[in-house]
Order: sequence, then structure tokens, then C-alpha cells
Amino acid sequence: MNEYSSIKELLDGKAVGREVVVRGWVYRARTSGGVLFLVLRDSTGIIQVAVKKDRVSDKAWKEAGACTRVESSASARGVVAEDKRAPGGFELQATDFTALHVAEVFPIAKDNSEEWLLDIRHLALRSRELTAVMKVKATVLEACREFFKKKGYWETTPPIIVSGACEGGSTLFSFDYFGKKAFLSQSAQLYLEALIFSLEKVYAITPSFRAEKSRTLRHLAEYWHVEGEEAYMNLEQLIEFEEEMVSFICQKVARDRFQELKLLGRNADELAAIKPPFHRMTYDEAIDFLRGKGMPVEWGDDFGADEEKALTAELKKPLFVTRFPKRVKAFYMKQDPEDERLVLNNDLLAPEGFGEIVGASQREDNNELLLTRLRADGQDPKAFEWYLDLRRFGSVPHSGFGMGVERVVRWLCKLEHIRDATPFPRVINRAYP
Ligand code: NSS
Repeated sequence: MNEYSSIKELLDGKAVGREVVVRGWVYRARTSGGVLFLVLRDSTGIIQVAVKKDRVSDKAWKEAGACTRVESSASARGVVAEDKRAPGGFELQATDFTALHVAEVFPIAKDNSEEWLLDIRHLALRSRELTAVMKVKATVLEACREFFKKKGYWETTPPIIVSGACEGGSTLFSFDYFGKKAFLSQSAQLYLEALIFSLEKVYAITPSFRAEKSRTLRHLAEYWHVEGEEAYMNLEQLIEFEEEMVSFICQKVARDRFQELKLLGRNADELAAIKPPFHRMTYDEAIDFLRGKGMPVEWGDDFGADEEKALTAELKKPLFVTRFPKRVKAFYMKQDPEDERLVLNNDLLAPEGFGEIVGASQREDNNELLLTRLRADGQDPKAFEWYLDLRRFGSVPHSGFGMGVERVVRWLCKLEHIRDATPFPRVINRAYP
């Protein structure tokens, strides 16, 4: 009998009295009354292992004694017993114990500085909180793929090495590509637009790169981007799609990651309550709202973290802000036929002050307007010749969006800083470890 049990399956009471084998890492250790108590953790949970000298072999006793250093790895055989004092309420009464690796002194203790914890992120990732966040993130990605599949979308693989900017030149990372200048993709959008002409409904989940030169709580230099693009879709249909997708993610995370959310201080019921319709406001209404709050905003300003916070601080559901001024938004957004100062776009803001999680728009399909906008942005239209071709051969109305996965995870997990939504954060002063 060397089948390993996951720790989680021992914590529902059904395993009481059974002899099982678990393996994992020592999370805590103490001795009391001649018994060695080692709390073991695996990817699913923690359980206390009680090792009594007279119940195990000399070899097992010695190996357990060597494993009192936290983060040592071990396997333990034992009988599951109920024990109200043990963390989780159950204990493994050891009949055998094997040290797999006796750890050196673990460099993480209480009161470590944040920078130090980031320096040893490869070890800090073992914390229960970060483990919970990574599981939530995996579930968010799973939910996205499930939702797109339900909607008949094809998953595609756009390039990461690109020759032009999608979101403006100021945050592009450039590098030498066989003697020519190339960039790391900020967004797969332009390539997804090309793909709708054969596949109609497409999405991609890719890393995106932004040379963000400021330190903020919500910007990474490398983040994961979920992007969708659909032929014949207009702004109103796009909004409904986003609403449904974000609700689907919240429902799934609330259901499947209930325990993890609890550990992180997020009540799953709050996420389960996120259902369509979301709040909606035009840009003009948002300006009025912010002025009413005494904020010094001018028509034509883009919104930053402070404005987004003020707009959503009191809300329990996300908020769509629609129809922004053309001059603060990207060249590809379709001009509003009813007001040429505006574009047919929306920013989706998470509630509770967390701010923008999705940027979306109907796409400009008039090449004259596209060229004017590209020039106004200081871009070289030659780099976009292929993109302009898309409007020369069977152009159709279409729309799409991009959602920042870490932004969503930060909101769902109520994280202070976006860097904790990703295992190895890349920010202005850090690309290590
Ligand atoms: O710049 S966006 O608002 N829009 C686009 O890139 C479009 N081309 C997407 C599309 O329509 N296919 O970025 C989209 C989202 C934004 O709402 C954030 O959630 C996230 O990407 N985002 C970021 N997350 C983390 N760090 C940084 N620096 C960042 N920039 C954008």
C-alpha cells in the first residue's frame, strides 16, 4: 500500500480509522510530552502528524526528528484520527515516517520586508496565501476558456514578436530582431482582427508587455491578457458579452475556490452575486458624477486610478463607462456616428474601487479615419499596411476586448498590489527571480 492520499481528502471525516500515506513539506514543528508534532502541507491542505517514539521504528523516529526544520520534505504513514486541537481538526498518528529532504534553515520568517520577500519570491510562493491566489488565477483562466467555448469561439495563437504598436509607442519594449527593430506585443488585438475574416469568433490568452515607467498598485510590465474579437458584433452586443463573461468567471470562482477566497478574506457570496446587468454610465455622465464628488476633472481628460476609484468605491457590481473622447483612446476605436468627438468603446471597472479590468471597443472600419488617427498618434502608417488591408477586402463591423487577468485576480482576491496576482512579477525595478 503505497498509494498517496492528498491531505484534503483526509479532512472530511471519512478517512478516520484508516491507515494512509501522505507526503509534503513541514509547515510547523513542535514537541510536547515526548511526542513530535509535525504539520505537513501539500498542494491541497495541511494536516498534523503525531510521531510517538514507541509507535515507530528507531529509523522513523530519527528521520522525523531531522525534519523539524520547516520546508523539509517527508512522507508519513499513519492512522487518521479526529483531534479538535489539531489544525483542520484531524491528526495522522504515525506508524512510519521517511525524510525525503532535510531543508536548510528557511530564510522566510515573520516580519520580512516586502522587497526581501520579492527577492526570494521562488520560496515565498509556498505561502498559503500565494498558493490560494495561484489557484484562483488558474480557475479564472479555466473559466475564460470554458466561456469562449460555450460561445463558439476559436482559440488562436497570435505572435508576441511584432513590428508595430497597438496601444501607442510610449509603453513599447523594443529589441534587436536580426538587425531590425521589433517589439514585444502589447495586445494581440490587431492579429485577432485579421483572424475573424476566416474564423469569425476568436480569442487568445497571451502575455502582453508594457514598459510602464511608474510604480503603481495595478501595473505590471508583463501581464496575461485575455482577448476576444467577433465579426458583426456591435458595441451593445460587446457589452453584453463582457458582462456575461465576467459574471461567469465570478460564479465559477465563487463555487470552485470557496476555501481559497475565505483564506484571502473575500466572501464568496459577494462574487456569486455578480450577475448581469452591470452598472452603466457614459463618459459624460462619469464626468458629471466626478465633479459632483468635487474632483477637478475636465471634459477630455482620461481617467486614472483616482477617478476610477471614486466611480466604483460604493459599488458591489462592475461599472461600464462608455463613449470616451476620441483623443484619449486608441486609433482603432470606431468613431461614434452620432458624435464625432467620441468613440464606441467601453472601459469595464471592477467594484469596490479596484478600477479597470477590461478595455473594449467596436473597431473603426473606415480606412480614411484610421489613417488620420494613426498619423495623429505619430505612428508610421507603413507599419500598418497589412492592418489597413483588412478594411480593403470584405470589411465587416466588428468588436473586441482585452481583459487583464492579474487585474481580475487582484479584485477577486482583494489584493492590495497586482504583483501578488502573478508568481514572478515583472515591474520597473525587477526581473528577478
Ligand atoms: O490597453 S488596454 O486597455 N486595451 C488593449 O490592449 C486592447 N488592444 C485590448 C483589445 O481590445 N483586444 O488593455 C486591456 C486590459 C486593461 O483593461 C487592463 O485590464 C489590462 O489589459 N492591462 C494591464 N494589466 C496589468 N498591467 C498593465 N500594465 C496593464 N495594461 C493593461
